[in-house]
Amino acid sequence: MSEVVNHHPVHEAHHEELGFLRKYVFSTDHKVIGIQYGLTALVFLLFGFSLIMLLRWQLAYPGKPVIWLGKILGENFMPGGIMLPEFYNMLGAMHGTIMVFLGIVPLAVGAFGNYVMPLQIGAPDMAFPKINAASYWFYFVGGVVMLYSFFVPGGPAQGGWTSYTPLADIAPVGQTWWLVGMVFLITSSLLGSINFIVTIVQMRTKGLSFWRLPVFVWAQFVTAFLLLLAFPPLEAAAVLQLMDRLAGTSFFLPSGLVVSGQMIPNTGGGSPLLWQHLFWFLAHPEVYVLILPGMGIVAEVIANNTRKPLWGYKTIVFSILFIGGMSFTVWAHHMFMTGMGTTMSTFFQTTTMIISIPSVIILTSLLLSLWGASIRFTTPMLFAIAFLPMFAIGGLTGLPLGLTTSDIHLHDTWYVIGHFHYVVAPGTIFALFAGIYYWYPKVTGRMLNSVLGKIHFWLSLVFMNGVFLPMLIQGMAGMNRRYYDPTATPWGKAMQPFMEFISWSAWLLAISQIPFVINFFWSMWKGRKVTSDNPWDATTLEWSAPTPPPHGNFPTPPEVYREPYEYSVPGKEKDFSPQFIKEA
Ligand code: HEM
Ligand SMILES: [Cu+2]
Repeated sequence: MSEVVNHHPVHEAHHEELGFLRKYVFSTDHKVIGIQYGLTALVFLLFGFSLIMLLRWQLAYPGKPVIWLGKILGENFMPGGIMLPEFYNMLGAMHGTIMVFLGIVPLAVGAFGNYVMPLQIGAPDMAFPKINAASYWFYFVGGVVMLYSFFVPGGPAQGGWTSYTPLADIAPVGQTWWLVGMVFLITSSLLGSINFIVTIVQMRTKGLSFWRLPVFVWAQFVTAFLLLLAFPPLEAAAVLQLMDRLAGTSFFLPSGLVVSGQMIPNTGGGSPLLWQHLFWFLAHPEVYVLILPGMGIVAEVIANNTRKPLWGYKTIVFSILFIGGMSFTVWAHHMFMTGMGTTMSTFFQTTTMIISIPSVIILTSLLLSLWGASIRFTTPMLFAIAFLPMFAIGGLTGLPLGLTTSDIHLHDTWYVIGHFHYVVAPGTIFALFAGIYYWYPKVTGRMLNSVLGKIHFWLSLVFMNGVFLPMLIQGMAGMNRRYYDPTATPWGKAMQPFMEFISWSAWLLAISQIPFVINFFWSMWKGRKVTSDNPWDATTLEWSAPTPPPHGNFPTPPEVYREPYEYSVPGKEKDFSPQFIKEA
């Protein structure tokens, strides 16, 4: 951190120096909170990733022991080094939960949203700094609860990240902790989303009308509404499931439920399908919470590295708004196989086909933005460009899942896993990497090394596809997901080389992250120092702030004179006209 030189003795008299704890731990500064979110989320991403690396062993070499792991993980999880089926289920369930709720959302919204958005709108901080801090600490406690659940009797949740009832209702105590964790996490996102909305509406600096907002801010704005409106139903549902488990209610338990030949005591009158509706009412908009901030980052990086205005700025914004609204009307496409009638399924098939249109429009706009540009192939740009085809594969493979005829075959196969990982892994994660490489110099004052960055990019691109492309084929060949022993069926046995190939790709993907980790820490102290506050010659407001921005961000409130992406304006001397410079 650079020292803040204070030239105003009067101001100084009112400004007590904050102690270490209040400055770096219990801070209310949006940038510190953003960094806290970012670091915590990266740790959880790594943890969630490790869980699945372990699971991939069982899939590649079913039933083969890993003696040393058995010694570490013990009799309850891996006796003699052989993974128990229950442990396999825990790994899958907690991987999904951690990646989505503790990894990607906190990184995309908590970290990037918190750090960048107020800077991009020229605000000194969020509207409610203390609520912002509370949001982080709720998230932190939620994370601790999830981690704690690994140590309770019977281990953590094992009913999948979807926690379908009645299975989850009668699962061991780890499920209770999962529910408690979710209540904290959802409360955190509620506090955060209200703050984001108020900040964007109220705290834009002079001259920054809505149509001058960077796409990233629009993306965060719509994302905040999704968090605000979609998450509470699951919070309520989590409380109901807690009641079923602890208070003897039967919200989700149907009459006469018999499990393993035994009558479940408090069953009757409840509906397992109710849980599925409440869950997917959250979890489909959630998909857009995972992807919209990524699209926003990619738009920023593409505009900056093509040195051109984005093609169709307003079209992109309207598409984002349309996606936001529509995302509340498609949830039951996850439930075609639950026996719904044709009227219902026709409705949800139709809405699902419609919501794919704005995504295609956004992708097309971003693709057209590349047309005829003299592209700078920086590391953030490589990740941003790769995002386009990866997200396109993710999106397009979703269409057959949204039509009942093809979904009958594909439902609950590895195809589904391949499909949504194309959206969230080489899709969103690549966008987030683009964002890290792009904004790192603003946060630290130093650049990330581009040779290491490019190694990281190319290896990740190859192995990501090595992991997820074969999954699409496995699924089409009829292989179910969540099978403990993939060789249990004859067709599974025939496809076992695919499993091995995917696992090796996954482990190599893990190794490919080493250059990033080294780069991330090494550059903090040894990276090339930036020589200006605007090292990428960018146009948006965050680059007008000092590096790193001090508490309060801008020495004087900036003023905005133009639209966000005025690159290569004919007749201008420079190829970029920042929003914050009057005559540029
Ligand atoms: C990039 C590396 C990743 C790899 C190699 C990977 C691998 C896998 C595998 C093999 C499964 C299937 C587990 C099973 O049999 O149930 C799975 C499930 C899942 N993953 Fe990932 N994943 C990755 C990243 C992500 C990310 C970034 C997210 C979310 C944002 C995510 C969310 C999920 C979810 C929600 C499930 C479903 C779990 C379930 O069925 O209960 N994964 N992943
Ligand atoms: Cu969906």
